[in-house]
Amino acid sequence: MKTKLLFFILLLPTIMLAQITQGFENLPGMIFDGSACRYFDFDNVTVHELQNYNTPCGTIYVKETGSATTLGYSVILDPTTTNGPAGFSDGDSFGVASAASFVSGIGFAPPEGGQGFYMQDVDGTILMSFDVVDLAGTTNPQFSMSYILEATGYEADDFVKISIKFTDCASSTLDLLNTIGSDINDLGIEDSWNTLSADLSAYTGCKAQLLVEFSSNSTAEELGIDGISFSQGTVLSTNEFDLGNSLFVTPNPSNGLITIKNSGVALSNAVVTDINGRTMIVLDLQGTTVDKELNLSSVLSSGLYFMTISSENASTVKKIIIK
Ligand SMILES: [Ca+2]
Ligand SMILES: [Ca+2]
Ligand SMILES: [Ca+2]
Ligand SMILES: [Ca+2]
Repeated sequence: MKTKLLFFILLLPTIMLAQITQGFENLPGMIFDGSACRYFDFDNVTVHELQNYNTPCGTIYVKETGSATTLGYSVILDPTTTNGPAGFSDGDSFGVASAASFVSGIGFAPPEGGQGFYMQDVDGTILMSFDVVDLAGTTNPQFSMSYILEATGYEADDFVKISIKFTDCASSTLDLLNTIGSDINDLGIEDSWNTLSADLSAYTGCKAQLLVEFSSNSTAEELGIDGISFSQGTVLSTNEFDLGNSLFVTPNPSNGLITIKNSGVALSNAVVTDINGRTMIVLDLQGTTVDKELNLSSVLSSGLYFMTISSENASTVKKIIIK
């Protein structure tokens, strides 16, 4: 019993000090200009979850797997709401985006790093859900993030709602920004990066989930978010998180001869993209549950690549470097 307690005490400081962030710097951001590198999807009949769609210019990231220190997220569009139904059918720009895209779209670069998450012309309501953070056992946990809205004429049906949903405790929701019932134009929040912060010390018994909702219907109605941070807590495991921990690629860097080290997960495929999101190779892993050797030396030249490895119900992204 004594040993167990000592072990727990020794581990405690490491877990408590983990800062959990999402600054949208982990995946290559889309760069759009005119009609290039935009997100197109002609299936907007029903609610659907966006994945990492291929576009003529590569991959637009609208879903990211988290880790112990990175907040993962996924996005759902409901085009059946008042601002629908065009959804993502009419030339939209949406996803992790470069500073250049922000400057050309909203006019302001992201406040943290070189990328942020950009939403334009959603024509419906977007729900962006982040990984659940367990605040149990934390001391003085704090939250902060930045957002920007393009200055334009918003209508009564347009809204932004950014909230933290609490479970496993007496609290339910903390609204950080909720424009429902107001005209966004009356709030003085457009055309500048604004910070939302919250002292979460009253919620240390809770599990916390950041939710970002955006309803709009015009190319000029744009929302950007960046610099999300929970100062303390533990990201709760998801399928993706478990998969990411079950696999690793070695050696890294390599000369192209690599092994996916696998601890028993049935893998369906691996897709290698370059830093511009171009697909370099798609590998059928045929359900293998053991280590898989790959020779990519003839396909990949020197540089940084992303390998998305998928099982039947989860996927994880590994950075690989070719010398
Ligand atoms: Ca950023
Ligand atoms: Ca649209
Ligand atoms: Ca208005
Ligand atoms: Ca509108």
